[in-house]
Amino acid sequence: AEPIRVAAVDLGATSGRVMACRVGARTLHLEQLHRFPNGAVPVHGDLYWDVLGIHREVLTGIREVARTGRLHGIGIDSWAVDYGLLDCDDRLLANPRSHRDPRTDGVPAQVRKTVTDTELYDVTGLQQLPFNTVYQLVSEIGSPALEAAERMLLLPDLLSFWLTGQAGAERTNASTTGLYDVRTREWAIDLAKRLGLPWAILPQLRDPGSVVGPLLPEVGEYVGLADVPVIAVGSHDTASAVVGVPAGEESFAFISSGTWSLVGLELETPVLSEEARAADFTNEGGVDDTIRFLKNVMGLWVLSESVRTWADKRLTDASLPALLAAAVDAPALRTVVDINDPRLLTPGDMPTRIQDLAREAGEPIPRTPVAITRTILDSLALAYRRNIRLAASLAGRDVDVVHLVGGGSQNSLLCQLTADALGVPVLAGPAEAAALGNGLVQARALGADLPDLAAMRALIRRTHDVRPFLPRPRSAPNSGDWEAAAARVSR
Ligand code: ADP
Ligand code: LRH
Repeated sequence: AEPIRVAAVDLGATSGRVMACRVGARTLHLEQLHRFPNGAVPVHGDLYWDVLGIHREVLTGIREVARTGRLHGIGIDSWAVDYGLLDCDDRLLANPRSHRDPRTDGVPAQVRKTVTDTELYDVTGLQQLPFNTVYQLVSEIGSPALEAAERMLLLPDLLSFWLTGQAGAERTNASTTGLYDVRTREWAIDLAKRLGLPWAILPQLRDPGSVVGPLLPEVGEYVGLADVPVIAVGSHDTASAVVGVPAGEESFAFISSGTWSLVGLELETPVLSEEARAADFTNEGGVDDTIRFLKNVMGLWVLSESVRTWADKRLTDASLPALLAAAVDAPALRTVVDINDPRLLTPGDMPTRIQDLAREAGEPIPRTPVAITRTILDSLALAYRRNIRLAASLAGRDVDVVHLVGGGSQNSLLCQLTADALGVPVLAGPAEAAALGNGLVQARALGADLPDLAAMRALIRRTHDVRPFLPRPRSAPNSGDWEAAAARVSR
């Protein structure tokens, strides 16, 4: 049979890409045809996404995929939680804000007065992140935009709406809002009502793999295509990335390592215990009704924001490749900090914040970009260790191997430190797991013989290399005593 060729649009917080994904019975090929930088835009202390610019880049990418071969489907995934509000004429009421916008400061405490954390967790199963959609919406109560809103669309649904005119809420991403019942898999309308939110703006839910609709004629004309369906994929990028984890039979944990690091396990049912809530673990909905039981770890954002700061200060040799090469030889575990400290969430001078955290914790203060880079990577690996072990114990699972996917899988030092910290093998790659997961779910919807996640993952294993990293003994050069280091950070 002719291979299926789809456009996988994968939008990360630091870059967006449009890939042609070709899926045959024994073949799987990804070709990057368009990539563009992404980032939130600060205006008067607010942080916006340039969503129209993103829409234009998506169109450019789809046009490129269409120009270079046959195209059977289009699917969009992006980072979670952020949304746009539409008025009664389906026009965007305001530019979507970034989840790093400070407008949700103090909102979780305000919500707690109406709905306790335990009640919230029991329904939604979500980690308490200040930027969960529910808190963003509550911060907008009384604003002209929310007053006028007829519909709320999460970003991938908004972009799909602009392509097709069909509105809806794909389930994996809806599960990150804090307004979705993880057990019934429906909107938590009661919760929205109790919080005074206009619950009617929540659109109809749809499953990954369902057809959103054909391209609108004017869009089809622009990209040079007719009759191509947009397909709902796991529109939460992490849902698609976990589909793209090349796991086999083994008991695995995953780390989806990009701007954020999502660290956890794939389960059949949510873990909603008091212990899981207290440990601040999240239960997100995955493709094929799986649950991602995980923790958001601040991730490579801290490093990319540091690199940006050094570039602004015009420090020579502070490019990412140069820093990573030098950090390999830097002393291990000299300084470790809590990489999940909330002060690292917002954009700004990360190196200074890392130094402040070190000072507060009584750790040696890293003085150079290389020392700070090593501190960030050691601290990330420690957070990976802590949270994988926690996830395993909360879910009553063993972990034999850790699959590390996303851009971070290209960071060999981070992969090695993760294996050292955890004492289990790390299998690194693919870097573009989210685009693969996106493309495979589309291919199945279009008739490919991929009955389940196991079949999709088997195809990835057959066609993509993973790089193994084995744990090194504590005495190895530049490894260290992770047990002792773990005791030095509180979380
Ligand atoms: P997102 O999808 O959230 O935008 P990615 O999965 O693209 O993120 O990962 C981006 C991160 O991956 C970068 O911040 C960088 O730290 C890391 N990365 C990407 N390419 C490389 C590389 N060649 N070597 C080392 N690290 C890399
Ligand atoms: C990763 C991600 C993560 C969310 C965050 C907002 O890109 O989707 O899963 O928590 O962005």
